[in-house]
Amino acid sequence: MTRAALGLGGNIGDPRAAMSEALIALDKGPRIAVAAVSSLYRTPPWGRTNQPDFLNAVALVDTDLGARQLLDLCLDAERALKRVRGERWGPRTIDVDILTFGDETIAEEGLQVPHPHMQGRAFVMVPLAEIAPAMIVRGRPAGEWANALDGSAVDRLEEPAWWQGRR
Ligand code: A4P
Ligand code: MG
Repeated sequence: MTRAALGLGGNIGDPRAAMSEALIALDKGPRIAVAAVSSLYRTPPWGRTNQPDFLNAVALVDTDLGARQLLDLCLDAERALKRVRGERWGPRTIDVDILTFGDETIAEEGLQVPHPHMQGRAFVMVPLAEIAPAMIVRGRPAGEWANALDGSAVDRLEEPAWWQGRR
């Protein structure tokens, strides 16, 4: 069994609903179970800033899938949720990234783990630190990375509805 951390983010349509839908899709997958889910966070857009605020969250999953198979499952969940009428070529409703996969380092075509630059992003590290502060990311606990970042614009909201009902 491998414990992996997944990052979820979305900023169009109904990202709240998309978060729960993505978690449901992942949890339904073969040989995978969601073990923990952070609160939702409202976060200012990083990178291209002229777009709406994002909702972000991090989930921990336990799986005996390989990292590639887990990536396929993440991409399947994304694809299912991208079917929003009128937005066929528009921005994504949800992004599901593999942040960490056990303590593995993977540098392949189409799969970089730990996710590049994750340790510099408050919208990733603050939710990760909420549920896994001791997880080592590039040699340092997630909680320490999070504390070193400016998290002032990262607003903690409620837990995703699906997870509230599960624990
Ligand atoms: N890929 C490689 N490594 C991975 C991995 N560890 N996990 C490949 C998932 N995918 C990985 O992904 C394109 C391809 O990356 C995948 O098919 C896979 O083979 P993508 O998510 O469609 O690409 P992208 O999101 O356009 O690019 P990138 O560089 O991943 O963008 P980011 O870094 O994810 O940025 N601001 C806030 N506040 N919150 C956000 O969530 N997200 C972005 C997207 C920008 N600003 C944001 C947020
Ligand atoms: Mg991405």
